[in-house]
Amino acid sequence: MALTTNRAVLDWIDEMAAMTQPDQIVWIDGTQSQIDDLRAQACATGELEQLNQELLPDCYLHRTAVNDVARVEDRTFICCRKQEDAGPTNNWMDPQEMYAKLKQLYAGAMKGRTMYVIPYSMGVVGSPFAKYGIELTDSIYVVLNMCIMTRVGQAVADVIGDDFVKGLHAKADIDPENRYIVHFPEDNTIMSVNSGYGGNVLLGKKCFALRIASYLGHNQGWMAEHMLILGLQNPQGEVRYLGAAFPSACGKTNLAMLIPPAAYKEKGWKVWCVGDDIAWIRVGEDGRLWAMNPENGFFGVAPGTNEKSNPNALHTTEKGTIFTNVVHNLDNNTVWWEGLDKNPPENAVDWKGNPWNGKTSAEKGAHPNSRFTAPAKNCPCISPEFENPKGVPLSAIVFGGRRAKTAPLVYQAHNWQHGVFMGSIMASETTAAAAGAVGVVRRDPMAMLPFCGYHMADYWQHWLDMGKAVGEEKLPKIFNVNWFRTDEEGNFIWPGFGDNLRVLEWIMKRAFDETDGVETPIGYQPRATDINLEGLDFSLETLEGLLGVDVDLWKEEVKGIHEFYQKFGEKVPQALVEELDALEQRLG
Ligand code: OXD
Ligand code: MN
Repeated sequence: MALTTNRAVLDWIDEMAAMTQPDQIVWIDGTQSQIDDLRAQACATGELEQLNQELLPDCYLHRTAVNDVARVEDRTFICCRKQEDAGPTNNWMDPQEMYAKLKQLYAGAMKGRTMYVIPYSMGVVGSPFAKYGIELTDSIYVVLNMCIMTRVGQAVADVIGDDFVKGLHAKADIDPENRYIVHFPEDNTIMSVNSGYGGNVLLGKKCFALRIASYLGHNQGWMAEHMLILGLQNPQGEVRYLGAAFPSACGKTNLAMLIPPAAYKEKGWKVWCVGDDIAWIRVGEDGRLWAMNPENGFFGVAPGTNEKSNPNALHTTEKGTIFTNVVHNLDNNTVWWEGLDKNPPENAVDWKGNPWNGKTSAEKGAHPNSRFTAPAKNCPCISPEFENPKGVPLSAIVFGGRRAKTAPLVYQAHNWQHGVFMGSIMASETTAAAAGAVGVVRRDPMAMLPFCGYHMADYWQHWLDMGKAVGEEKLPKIFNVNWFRTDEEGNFIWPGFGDNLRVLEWIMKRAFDETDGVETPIGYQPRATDINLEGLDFSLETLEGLLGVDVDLWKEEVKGIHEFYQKFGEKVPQALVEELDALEQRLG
C-alpha cells in the first residue's frame, strides 16, 4: 500500500511504472519485519548469502557482476539545459535527448520483477536541513543498502513535499555498454540503469547528496562537499570540529574514526566521528559554517581495513552489515579481504564467486574496491552530535590527496581565498573506487571532480562567495595534508593512521591561534619541532624532509595548474588567477 497520498509522488510513480512495467509495486516502510522478509527473499535467490549469525549477526554477503565493481565516471552525466552550465569536467547531453535514450533502456526493464518504492531522507527526518527523495529500484540489495545508508520509511513519507528528489534505478541487463548514471539537476531527477554497484545505484549518496545537492546548494546558498566530519576532543574536554575532503579511497573513513596514539589517549585525546564521506555545510545562527552528515551509515572500502588501520570501522561491521565483493571464508562462514590479517582462508570463494585458496592463489580474493555497508550507530566513536539537526561548527577545513613527492605533510592557507585556491588545485593519484587506471595523478578540486553537479569554475566562485558572506573572522581555517609521501623505494614515510592526530593537533592549534606558523612559498607550515612526536620512533630530520617544499617540483606544479585552469577559460574566478600569480612569484 502506498505510504503517502501526495499526488506529485503518486503520479510520478505511475509514470515510471508505466515505462518499466514491474509485476508489482512494494513500498518500503523500513520496519524490521519487512527488512527480514526481504533478506530472506534475497537469500532464496542467491542475491545475498547469510553469514555466520553468531559471529556476524544480521550480516550478509553480496557479489556484483564482474563488470560492475566501481563508479563509472565516463558514463555519468549532468544533463542541464545548457551545456556550459555542466562545465568541461562533466559529461553532458541535452536533457530531451537523454530522456529519450533512457526511455528505451527502461522500457519494460522491470517486467517479471518488483518495483520497490523507497522514501528516504538525507539528514535527520524533520530537521530544517534534511532533504527528501524517493528511489524506485528493482533490486533488493539496493533497498537493504538504502535502509542502512539513509533514513527510510513512513516518517519520511509523512513529510515529503512536492520538491522531492526523484530517483529511478533499474538493473536491466547490467550491460556496461548501456550503463548510464544520469542527473537532471533542473528537474531534481536521477536515473541509473544497467548497474548494481553501490556508488552508481544507492542514489541518496553520490547522486543526490553530492551532485544534485551541490547544484541546490549553489542556488540556495549552502554547500555539499565530499568531506568527512570529525570532532577532536582535547585533554581539557573541548571538542573542535573539522571537515576534510580527500578523493575516494584516500583514507577518509580511517581519519574519521581515528584512534589516538597511546601517548595522546592517556592524556584524554579522543576523536568523534560525525561522518566519513559527505558534509552539507550551511551558515548557522551564529554566522559560522556548520556541517552535518546527511547519511546514516558507512559505505567503506574493505581492503586495508584492519585492527591497526581502523579498529572502529572493523567493529562497526560486526553486525547489520552488507559486505560486497569480499572473500567468503567457507570454514566459518565469515568474510575476509586483503589487509584484514595475515591469515587468508584456504577454503574460500573469491569476489568473482570462484573457489579460492588464500595460501596458494596468485590472484586477489577481494576486489580492491570491495565494500562494507554498515549502520553509523554501530560505530564505537560515533559523535554524540551525529543526530544533531544543526550539525557541528567547523573550525578547520582540510584538503588532501595522495602525492608521492610534491605536497608536504601539512601546510596552511593564508586566508579563505588562498584556501579555496588550494582546494581548486588539489591533485591525487587515482584509486580503485572509480573504473580506469590506478595510480595516475589527476587534478581533483576539493575531491569533487566526479561529484560536482554544475560548472566547476562556478563551484569555485560559490566557495569564494560563501567566504565573503561569512567573513574571514568566522570562517574555518583551511589546510592541506598529504599522508602519502614516499621514499626512494616507494614506501610511505609517514606512519599515518592514528599518528595523523599529531598533525590534526597542530591544525587545531593554528585554527585557534594557539601556535605560530612559518611562512613558506606555499603557505604556513609548522617547524618539525611543532609536531608532537612523543611515543613515536620518528626522527626530526625525517619530519623536516616531509615538511620540505621542493621549489623546482612546485614550479612544475604551477605549469600543471596553468594548464588545468585553461580548461575553464574565462570562467576561472579572478581571485584564483591572482592566487596562482602570487604563488608563482613567491616561488621566484
Ligand atoms: C565512495 C567514493 O564510495 O568516493 O565514497 O567512491
Ligand atoms: Mn566518497
